[in-house]
Amino acid sequence: MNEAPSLPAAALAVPAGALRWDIFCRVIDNFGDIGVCWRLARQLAAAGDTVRLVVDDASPLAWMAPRREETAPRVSVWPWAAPPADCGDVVIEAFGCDPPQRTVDAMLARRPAAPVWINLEYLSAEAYVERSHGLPSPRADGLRKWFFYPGFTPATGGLLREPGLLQRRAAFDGDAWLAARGLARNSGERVVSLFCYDPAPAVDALLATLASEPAPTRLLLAPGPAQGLVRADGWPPRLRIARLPWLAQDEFDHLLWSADLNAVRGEDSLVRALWAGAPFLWHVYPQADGAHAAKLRALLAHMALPAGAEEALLAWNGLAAWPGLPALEPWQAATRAFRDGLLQQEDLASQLRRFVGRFVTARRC
Ligand code: TRH
Repeated sequence: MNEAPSLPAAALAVPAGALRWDIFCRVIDNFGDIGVCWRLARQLAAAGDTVRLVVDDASPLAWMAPRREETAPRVSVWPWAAPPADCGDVVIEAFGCDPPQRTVDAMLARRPAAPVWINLEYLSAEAYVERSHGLPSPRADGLRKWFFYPGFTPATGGLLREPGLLQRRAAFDGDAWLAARGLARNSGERVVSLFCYDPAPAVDALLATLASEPAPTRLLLAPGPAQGLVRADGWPPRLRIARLPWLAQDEFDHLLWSADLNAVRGEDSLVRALWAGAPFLWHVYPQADGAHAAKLRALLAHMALPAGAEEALLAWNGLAAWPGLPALEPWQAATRAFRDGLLQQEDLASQLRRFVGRFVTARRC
């Protein structure tokens, strides 16, 4: 497992620590929007840059990023209704959220050296991502936005991955982490984490499998739908269930690193499950037009999973019948092979910095 290093500082048009970023985020529902924005903000700031995160609902940060003033002092959080009057070197609009007019006016006032305006898009493995990544979108007012698409191939903007993440993951003692939280693994027990939407098409089938197989299971339920969908009692002793509180983002990673199988959802936890390297079920954010099916199939096409695992992922999203729980070992091997390929890709924050570096050198205000 060789991790591609971030670009060496000498190769960067703009060295880490030199940029001021404004990130705009509107929480549509759930936590993926703020989760991605917080991770990006934190990583840019950890490299020495200054980040202002403007968000319409900062309340999830209370559990996602406790003590954020200490752990990420270069990130300041601003209310959407009162964004900064000026703007930095880069304006990131997360997921097409349309920055407030005050910010657009501040960008206009900076012409011809307006900030680099980036629309950070949703993650997908579909082919349109490669076609659309890096394209400009000129606006009637003379400003220009750039589309930046995260993705799974070198022709995309890559995935969020902090420096040294895989080394920290490799050195991590999952059993000690579980024990410290009162969730100690019994001998021979497999640990399964569950974070999903409601409805979760195959959750009853998974539970029935876990309850009937001879192998004992410790099932850890994230807050939200998972805890509503799984009844608290009436399970055989070989299926022990615990309900978790909301964990800080780093602790959520630790949960995924500690489990033998992770059920994740949406966007950010999918990426974290990939870095964790354990087999995972992915609940794609469901959309009325069925777009989630194409999104799932596109990822599966990149992954080369063993047949049972591919079926399980389809069933998890209501697109096939539940095949039973596939063997974890080959599933894990395929997941890790995919992960190791992704590690050769430059991470999203480094790619963003390089992208922005093409424009900002002469544009400091
Ligand atoms: O919450 P989500 O379902 O977010 C979704 C998706 O991003 C989807 O693509 C988007 O369109 C929709 O929101 C609006 O799943 P996601 O993306 O995994 O985000 C959850 C975040 O919450 C992630 O950053 C991990 C974090 N988290 C914790 O920090 N602690 C926890 O205990 C849990 C369960 C999650």
